[in-house]
Amino acid sequence: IVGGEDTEPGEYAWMAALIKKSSTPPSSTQSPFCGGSLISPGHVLTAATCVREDRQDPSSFLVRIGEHDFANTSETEHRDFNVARIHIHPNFTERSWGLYNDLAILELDNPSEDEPATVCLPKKAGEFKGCGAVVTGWGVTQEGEMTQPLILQQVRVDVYSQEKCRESYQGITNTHLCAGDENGEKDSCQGDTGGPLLVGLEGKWVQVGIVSYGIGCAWPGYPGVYANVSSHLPWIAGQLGPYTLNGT
Ligand code: 4AZ
Repeated sequence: IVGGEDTEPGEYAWMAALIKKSSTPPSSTQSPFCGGSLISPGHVLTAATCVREDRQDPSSFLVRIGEHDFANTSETEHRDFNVARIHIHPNFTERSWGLYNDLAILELDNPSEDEPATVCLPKKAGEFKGCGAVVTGWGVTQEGEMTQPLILQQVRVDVYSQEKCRESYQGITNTHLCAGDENGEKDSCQGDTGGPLLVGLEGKWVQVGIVSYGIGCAWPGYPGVYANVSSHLPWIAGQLGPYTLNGT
């Protein structure tokens, strides 16, 4: 996240961190390679690019829910889950100019029986143009930086119209959503991919986008491109099995 600030503990309790399982000692802090969001007690929404088969198998990483500060090892708030199955959107495609249907759902192994905080998704396809939005993640705070922040970051961005989005990027469809900052100071960045873009609706946070791609981070005229959640609701709902979506 570029141009953002620290979140408060528990402010975005549905936030997921995807962490590689590795041989590094447990004492060393592991930065997440991607973000995600808990949409049911047993399902995490993320980007397909985070978990595409050629890069990830379900046993190679874990999903941490409710983390705030990776430096705080005594923290008891977070929970780690293994992934039972990865469901990549069947129409996920990568082109030289961008990504299409860049979303995936992770089915958690042994989901908790209690009621964890899940994020709301839009009830139906909606127009969020002009809405103030927030994007959260542990991605780098400056483009090209090597180390990621330890505390979950948030930043305010504006949702752009599709017309304005097309002025910056080729091949934008209604399954994309652009959000950024006119001054080129605020954006999502490397490591934030898969995390949620949230809009406040009727006093609740509703996830309208998934961090997907963009040219640089916080470049003036190049907003972040997000997978548009509201255009994928039927597919998402179809992956949840016995669970139902937490609607608005
Ligand atoms: C990246 O490099 C990346 N501002 C992620 C998100 C965005 C740009 C780049 C969107 O992974």
